[in-house]
Amino acid sequence: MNRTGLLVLLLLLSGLAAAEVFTIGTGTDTQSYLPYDGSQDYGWSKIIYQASELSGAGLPAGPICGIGFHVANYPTGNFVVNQQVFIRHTQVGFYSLTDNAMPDAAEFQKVYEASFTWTGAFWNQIMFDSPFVWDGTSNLEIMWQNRDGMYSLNHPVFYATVSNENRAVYKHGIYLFPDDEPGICTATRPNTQFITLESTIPEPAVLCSPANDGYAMPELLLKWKCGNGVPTSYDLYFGTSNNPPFLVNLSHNSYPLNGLLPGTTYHWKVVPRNSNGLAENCPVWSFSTPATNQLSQSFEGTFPPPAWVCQGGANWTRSGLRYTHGQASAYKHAVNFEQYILSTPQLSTANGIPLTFDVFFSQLSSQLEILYSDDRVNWTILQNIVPNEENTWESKVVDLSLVNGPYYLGFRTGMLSSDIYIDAVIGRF
Ligand SMILES: [Ca+2]
Repeated sequence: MNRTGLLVLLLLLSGLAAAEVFTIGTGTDTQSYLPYDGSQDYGWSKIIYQASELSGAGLPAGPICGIGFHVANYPTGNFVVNQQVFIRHTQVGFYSLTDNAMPDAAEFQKVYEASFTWTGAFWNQIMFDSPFVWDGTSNLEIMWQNRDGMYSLNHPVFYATVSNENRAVYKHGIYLFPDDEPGICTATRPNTQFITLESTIPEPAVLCSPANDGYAMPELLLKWKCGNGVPTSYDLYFGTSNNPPFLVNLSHNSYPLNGLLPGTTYHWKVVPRNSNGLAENCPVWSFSTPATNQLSQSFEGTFPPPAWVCQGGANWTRSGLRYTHGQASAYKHAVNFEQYILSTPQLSTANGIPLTFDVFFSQLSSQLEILYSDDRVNWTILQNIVPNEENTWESKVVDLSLVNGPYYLGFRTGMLSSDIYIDAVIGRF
């Protein structure tokens, strides 16, 4: 056994290897070039974390088994191949303007080489193939190499903190990996988690989408985020039984589904796992697909869709910028002096089916009113929808049991300035 392996074993045996995450940086600036730039085909970056910062965050000497970066947006071009991460000890505390070359990877320990799926908006954790053992006194340098070879317009954006000296260098490449090209020094550094070895099982995952007990399109992304603890992978259970069977083990926290049956209820469960075992008491979630004659609108074709109506001046439009299903959504910039209504076709009397839809607000202080009316003239507010987070898609479920039809449902922008997108609207017959 080598020294690293022995130290890991000793720490495990001594019970000192508590499961913990240590965070460097609390800034709310955002940038898209560190640790990697998904808008470019290739790139490299190097980042220094000073020993005093690491100790200040509480990181103990010993094995580091992963790192995390805080994604600020909802990237859809999020699957990248051939990502490589390297770490070494260094005595250098910052980068001088001439220290802008890509280091020799042979001087580092390679801790990760795999594809990765970025999701948001939350911390994305990359668990190392083998731990890096920090000596507790040296600074750390992390080098990231993006050898994906593809770019995306819908790439991740990362929260970052600006310091008073250059602690990062980055360089992107088009068509070729930029081995020999000097990078750009910056005092901006992505907020970063350092994850130490886990000695306990992880806690259950947290549901992101689709909304539990709601409706979802027959092509969708199951999405969750990690609860407490440090899972290294997730067992996904999925099926029509309320005790769904095992489907697949995943190293990331989303899974695409296609071709689901109409008018069917599906159940799913995520069980985070690590070397200590499986998370316990993981809940079973469910969603239903719309029946073929049920209101089901993804805003992919002409706008407004047949039998939908826009009311107001400059009104709701179709947008290809953001979406959760297909490649478009309905969009309106809400303003503080006028309101705009997008209304559904006429819906039937109550039949126990809620309204389910995805919504994206660019501002935390904004709202979307859900209305109903039997004539599209006199509207009654059913519910005010507000974001839990800005700049991210959220699935919402609105109870319609108190509404007697036939009637129309309306989406009305609130009197607060914000970009609002809605997609995957599913309602009654
Ligand atoms: Ca859509």
